[in-house]
Amino acid sequence: MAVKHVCVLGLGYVGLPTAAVLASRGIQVTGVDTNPKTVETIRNGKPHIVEPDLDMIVHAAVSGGKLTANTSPVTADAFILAVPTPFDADRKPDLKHLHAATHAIAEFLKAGDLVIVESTVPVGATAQVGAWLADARPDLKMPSSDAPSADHDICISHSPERVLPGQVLLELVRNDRVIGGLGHDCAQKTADLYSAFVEGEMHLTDAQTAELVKLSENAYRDVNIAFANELANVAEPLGIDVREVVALANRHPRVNILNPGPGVGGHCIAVDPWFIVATDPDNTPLIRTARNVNDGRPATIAAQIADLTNTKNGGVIACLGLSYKADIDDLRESPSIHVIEELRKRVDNQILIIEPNIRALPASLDHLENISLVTLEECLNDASVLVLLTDHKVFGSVSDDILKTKDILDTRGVWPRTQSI
Ligand code: SAJ
Repeated sequence: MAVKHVCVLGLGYVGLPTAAVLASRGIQVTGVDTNPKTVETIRNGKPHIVEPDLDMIVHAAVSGGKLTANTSPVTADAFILAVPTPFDADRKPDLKHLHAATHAIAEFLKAGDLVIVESTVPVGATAQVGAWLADARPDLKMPSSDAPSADHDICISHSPERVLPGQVLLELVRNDRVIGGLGHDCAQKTADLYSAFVEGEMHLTDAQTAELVKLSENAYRDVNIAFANELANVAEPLGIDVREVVALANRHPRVNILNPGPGVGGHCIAVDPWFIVATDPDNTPLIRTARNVNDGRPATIAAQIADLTNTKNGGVIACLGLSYKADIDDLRESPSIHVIEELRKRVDNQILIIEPNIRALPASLDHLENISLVTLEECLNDASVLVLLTDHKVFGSVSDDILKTKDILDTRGVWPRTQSI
């Protein structure tokens, strides 16, 4: 039976675009978020996050009546769980939001329904969702990875999101999908639903494999970036331009090193590798070390800023860019924030922050002394040290004439004619 109504739980960076794209294909979608402000904003036809073209598609879906928003789930044919899966203080996966979302949909399930976990999860979490549902609804048979061909009333699968913030709407449609089912027909049922908008290939497998595939993708990128950052740690004290090293090494046909920077942020690459480490700490020294190398970069950058002549002379320091990467407003795990925290421990100069995508400083910085959020123009007037932390397009427009009057530390290679890491 074709899915006519989908309930998407978690209207964040993945859930909201997914809900809006499904709605744009004529499917009735109820988006669910526990935050009433988020629900209110979406009901008014607006996204609550910055992502190219999302405003247009959300507005169209809401005004066309295909997307509605709610603080609790409703009866539907398919439920997509796109809630956060953070780690706890010990860097172990914290599944409380996934548990709450699973619990919330349990009473609405009926035979024939499909439950899809889109959140990135540790290996075994999709089976755990099945176990939670079996507890909550003993009247319905859940699928099991131990006996995939056994009868079941509900289908459960893992279809991890793979979209890149900044180009979510494009990638939602174009990327291949890896879909892992718990029961024999669950992956196919999921692929049938996603064929409403996915143009990439859909690769069907079991749920545990899909879970490890998703974690591997982000851990692979983290290890590669850590390699680049380790090279930067070696090159910088030697006065060698690490970006030139990477660019020239990449001219070899079998070498592809990613870019060094101030560290790795976001809710994915800085978090997901820990899910693999938590699963098997003894067999993951490489993944753990890569995380530690990347987490060590903000302190190294802060020490370099503290060492600049104008910093030592008490000059005003401008830090350009707070989000974890270019042209989005996402501050989660942002290395820029850690650089500034580390810098504040080392120097008491005035620090100006420029982040065009936010209106107020996050709490972790707001309580620090002598720090304020200003515009680009204000900072260019007042600061004698410019530190580029996030490569927002607008920062590329700062003229060479201005740059040459300042001490510069460019952690992203945006201002190539200046001293940069
Ligand atoms: N970064 C570098 N050097 C690079 C590339 C990135 O320092 O060469 C930094 C970025 O500045 C940023 C961090 O790494 O701080 C992560 O950014 P990203 O663009 O690599 O990735 P995310 O976290 O925005 O999105 C990733 C993507 N995963 C992969 O590319 C394997 C995306 O496809 C996933 O859907 C997303 O994680 C997720 O949700 O898991």
